[in-house]
Amino acid sequence: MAFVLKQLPYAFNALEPYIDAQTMEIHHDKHHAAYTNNLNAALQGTASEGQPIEEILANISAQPVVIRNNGGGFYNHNLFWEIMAPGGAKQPEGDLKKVIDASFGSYQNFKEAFTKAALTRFGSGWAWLVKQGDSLVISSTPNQDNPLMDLAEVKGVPVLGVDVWEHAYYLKYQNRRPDYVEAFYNVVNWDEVTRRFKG
Ligand code: MN3
Repeated sequence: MAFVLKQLPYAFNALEPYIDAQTMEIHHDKHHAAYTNNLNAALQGTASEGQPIEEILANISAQPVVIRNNGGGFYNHNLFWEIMAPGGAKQPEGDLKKVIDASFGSYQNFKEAFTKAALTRFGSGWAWLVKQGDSLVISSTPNQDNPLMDLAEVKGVPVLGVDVWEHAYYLKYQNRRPDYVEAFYNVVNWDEVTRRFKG
């Protein structure tokens, strides 16, 4: 059973002005579609065909790099589209706020550390908010790696991630990754982050 590229849960222009419609369309319809198709092609006829993506990622060190790159790309973008939404809460609330305060001291401290992880990732990759037991930590990974992978430096369940590949921001922000990351906070879907933390 092949992996399927899900539709975006909102319109391409829904995250304007923070993330522009053209970037969203190319990012989903071209980049995410390519990761999905390449993953399916690489898995075809192997023992891992039909395995849940989380299982494949948990044993990624045993896989060829084509599955590491495209399996990560498939999973990471599924998460990325869902942890964004137009018009949501601007900050974590309720139980998630308590965990963020306990883990980082405050939302502001969290934001500074997450931004730093996003801006200091050299080249292409992701910054993550990662569930470890009842607590949260911040990490970043290169390329399409993620914290579910057995070879990740910081392992856990990703509950929030920001894509810092240039394809995620270059049309609107060019070289200004800091402006893109700052804008990203306006479209975080904290309800979905909470759901993933509790899941
Ligand atoms: Mn991307």
